[in-house]
Amino acid sequence: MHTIESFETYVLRIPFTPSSADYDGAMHELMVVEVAAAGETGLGYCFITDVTAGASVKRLVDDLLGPRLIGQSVRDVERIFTDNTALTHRMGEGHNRFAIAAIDIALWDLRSRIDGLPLAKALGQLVDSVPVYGSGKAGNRLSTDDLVRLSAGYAEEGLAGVKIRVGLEPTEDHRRVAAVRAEVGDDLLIMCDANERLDLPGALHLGRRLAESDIYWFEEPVARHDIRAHEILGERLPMAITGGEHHCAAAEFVPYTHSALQILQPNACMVGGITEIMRVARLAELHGLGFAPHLMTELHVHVAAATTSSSYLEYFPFLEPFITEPLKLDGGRAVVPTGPGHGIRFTPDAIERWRTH
Ligand code: SMN
Ligand code: MG
Repeated sequence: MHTIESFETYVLRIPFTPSSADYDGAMHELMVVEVAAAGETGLGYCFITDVTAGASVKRLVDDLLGPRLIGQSVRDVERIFTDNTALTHRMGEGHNRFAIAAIDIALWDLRSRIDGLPLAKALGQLVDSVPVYGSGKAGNRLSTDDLVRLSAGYAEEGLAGVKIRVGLEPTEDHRRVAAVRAEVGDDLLIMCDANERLDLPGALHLGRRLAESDIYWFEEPVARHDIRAHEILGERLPMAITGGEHHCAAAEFVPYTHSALQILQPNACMVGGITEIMRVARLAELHGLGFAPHLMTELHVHVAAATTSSSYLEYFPFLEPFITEPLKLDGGRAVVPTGPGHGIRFTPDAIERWRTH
């Protein structure tokens, strides 16, 4: 039995791709956990958007959850996840889920490395590559010309689609999207993401206009808790209604599986790691829904390869400048890595330059 010997944590505060940022100086934090056993290290991280909460999540791991790992078996990944959620359940989700996620991802990485398996194989890999859509180069603040040019770039690279942010200028958005459609032709899928910015009448109005550009999905059109509004949108609009990037547990997806969402978009960091995101994948499978995990392409490629519900993986490689091995694309598809674990390692330069805690 391999037992966990030690753990280490650090926070990287990284700048964010300018073309997708909604404001100047956008940054994100990664709270990284490294767990050691049997001469191997498993790496996990959680991704914290826009706010400097990495240090408080780190503290939760350093003081509470990390020390409890020592001496446990690397085989007990699911048991540790269950213990951690039980231990923290009176604190709500939020910070806890980020800490639990980083640990869970590190343990899945560690266990699959010890077994000499890629993470996808450890999860029950079904395919060697998954189709992707381009995201991160279609922000609200881009000029229409730049938006059209960058979207056409995705089409030239052979990606299945492009996701365009909408909702900041709802009276203009349909014109920007129509300009992209006119340039890229009929084959490229266009997804639109409103980041919960609209109310129901606004979403219906914009959705009808976007439908003229043959939109594949309308993501987070309204506040995520408003299940009924999602259902009404699904009944009245032709495109798929998608969401879930802010859901904090698999159970939160359950009420949305009946008719509110047609494609589930969990983020492993938000829901609690690989153990929990696989539950969302199974939920999608059982309800005949699509599964398109949010961001974290390098990690989610393993998950997407291990579920029949996978639709399109979000290709938003913002980690690329900070990691040793970028994800490879081939013919517009993400190639599932074949090395042990998930394969994500931060470069020594990135750690030195961007570490804050
Ligand atoms: C998104 C959210 C947070 C950071 C980057 C992008 C967006 C998406 O909602 O779905 O890509
Ligand atoms: Mg989104």
